[in-house]
Amino acid sequence: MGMNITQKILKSHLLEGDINSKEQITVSVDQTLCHDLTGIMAAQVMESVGAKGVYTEASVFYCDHNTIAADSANSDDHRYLKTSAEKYGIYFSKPGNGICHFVHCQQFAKPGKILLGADSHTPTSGALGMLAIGSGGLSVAKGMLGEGFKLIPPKVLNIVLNGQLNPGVSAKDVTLEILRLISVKGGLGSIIEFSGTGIQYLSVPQRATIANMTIEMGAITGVFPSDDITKKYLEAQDRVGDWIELRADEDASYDESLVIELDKLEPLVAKPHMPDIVDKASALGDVKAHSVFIGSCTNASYADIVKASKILKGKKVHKDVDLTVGPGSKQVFEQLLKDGVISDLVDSGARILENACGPCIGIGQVPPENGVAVRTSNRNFMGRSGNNSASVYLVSPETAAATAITGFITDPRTVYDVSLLASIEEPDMYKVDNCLLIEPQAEEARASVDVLTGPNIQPLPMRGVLDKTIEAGIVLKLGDNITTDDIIPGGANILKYIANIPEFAKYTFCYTDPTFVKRAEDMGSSIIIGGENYGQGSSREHAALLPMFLGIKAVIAKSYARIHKENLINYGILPLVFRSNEDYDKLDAEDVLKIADVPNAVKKSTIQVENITKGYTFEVGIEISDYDRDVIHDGGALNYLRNKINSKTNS
Ligand code: MIC
Ligand code: SF4
Repeated sequence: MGMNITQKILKSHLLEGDINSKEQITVSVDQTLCHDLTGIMAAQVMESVGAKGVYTEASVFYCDHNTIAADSANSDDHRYLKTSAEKYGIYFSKPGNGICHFVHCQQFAKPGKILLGADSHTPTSGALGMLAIGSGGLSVAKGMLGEGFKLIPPKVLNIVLNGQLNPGVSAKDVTLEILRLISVKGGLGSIIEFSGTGIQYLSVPQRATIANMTIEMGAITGVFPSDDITKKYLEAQDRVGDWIELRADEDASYDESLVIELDKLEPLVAKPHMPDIVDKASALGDVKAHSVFIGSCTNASYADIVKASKILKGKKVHKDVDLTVGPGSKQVFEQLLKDGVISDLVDSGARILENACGPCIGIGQVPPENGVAVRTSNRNFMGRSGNNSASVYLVSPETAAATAITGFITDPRTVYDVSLLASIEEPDMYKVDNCLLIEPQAEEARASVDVLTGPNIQPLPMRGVLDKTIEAGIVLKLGDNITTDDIIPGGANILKYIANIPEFAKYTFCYTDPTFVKRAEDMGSSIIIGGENYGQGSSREHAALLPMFLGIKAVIAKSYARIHKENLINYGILPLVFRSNEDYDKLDAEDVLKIADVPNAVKKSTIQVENITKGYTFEVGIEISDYDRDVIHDGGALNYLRNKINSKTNS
């Protein structure tokens, strides 16, 4: 039997286990990426375990999320990351070089390799035929330290893209269509592999748009074959030497498949507040937009922005709309400048932002009260724009441009002869200039580097060993699809505390329940109840770390998003699973629950929970690997790593 791409890459990187089993495997990690929100954690872990350097082919710290440095907390973080990169032999991508996933595709992504990234949109590099997986900073630090990455062998979902997109319909519409069909939970436990006659018409940046949002589908990652299109892109980046051909064997099998006819698609829109609430742009009626943003790691390629500029050319931005455009990287920005695209955009009334995440995560361009923001980014969760009353709609660059002109969400085919967009392509040769990418130094030079901190960079809080008994009240009972943005929202004012846990913790669940922090503190120890897909969204490990800091001992949910479950384990919070919906229904906030003999209980897959308040006992599952049981047993991954290092030193 032939192999699919996922099986080929996993097999060639296998360190432990069997990829055909249901048991956890360990694979080696070739590359890692972190950024200014997640890299601090990773660097603190490197420091706390006394690391001398990284064991990967390339590890990169990108400064791309919070780049405005509204106060020194932010610039201290940047300096800490830069000096840590210098200390540990890590590439440092300076602010202005671009969004991590964009620059990673340009500069590092390689077919057949494994990338572990401390960001949930790491799958973007799957556009180049690599397995690019998102995880928390702590897991990525383990990857940098040569510990590999652990995962349950995934199911492989083959999404067959047949035919060719019509002009005015874009890769973003493909990804929104998949979300419409399979939902934000459709990819749970799977890697999505793309194939079909249509992929030959999709450039690497278009493939990147689709791979990028496989995390929104709940998938581990998404991967495209490495073919002539990949080769052309790598030639244009002056690194064709990194190309290898990589395809699924003809007789490869998949766990599931889904066929999408690209020529049947129309411009689509994800409506508030989930990326899978998708409708046709033409069917929306009059949705008045206050702001439009063309950018983010999903849709800020050269061709994306040129298409938007063509639609806007000779017209003006609607008087009630604020249009901002953020190119994905310095490379894209320079090409747009060279080709006069930026001046066309400025002429139309667009404001040009720096090459960074910015509005996507509420860092700038926060919509007004009850405002409507139309964005080419990937998430429209409540509160993510920095304003809990705003509504965010996700669209393609073409739809965004049309909307900026009319002031209402608009199908681009109604305002422009979209056949004129068909010839717009990526450049044959990009300008490769790495002046904002600092290369790692030789090992001898690294020893003398001082890692510079600042008053806002506080030591990582540690937790003790696992409690013998958990007797704790329910502090919060939540529904389905709770996102990490619900747990700890974005926005410049909040994210500036990323390295200061006591301050950052004050914002935990601040939009969902402003009384949460006070109540959690008063309770001392507590438990959170969740529904399906708890912790979907970002890799933000603070969504586990802050609850740990506030005394949360366990979460009991119907199911979990993979990265968040990994993060809960890393921070020693029990990720327990309801065995029945009835058990979920019977619980109320403030019920006091008890788990006896926890160290022994976590060794088994079923745990008894006593509801002391209501006087009954129910069973929950703990579906984790033996390795994860050891980590939980030690009170989290930091304790586990320390114990491991100490026992090595003592033996
Ligand atoms: C996001 O898009 O939510 C982020 C901000 O890039 C996060 C990273 C973080 O929260 O630190 C992600 O996607 O993982
Ligand atoms: Fe940055 Fe937004 Fe992409 Fe996250 S989703 S990496 S915040 S651009």
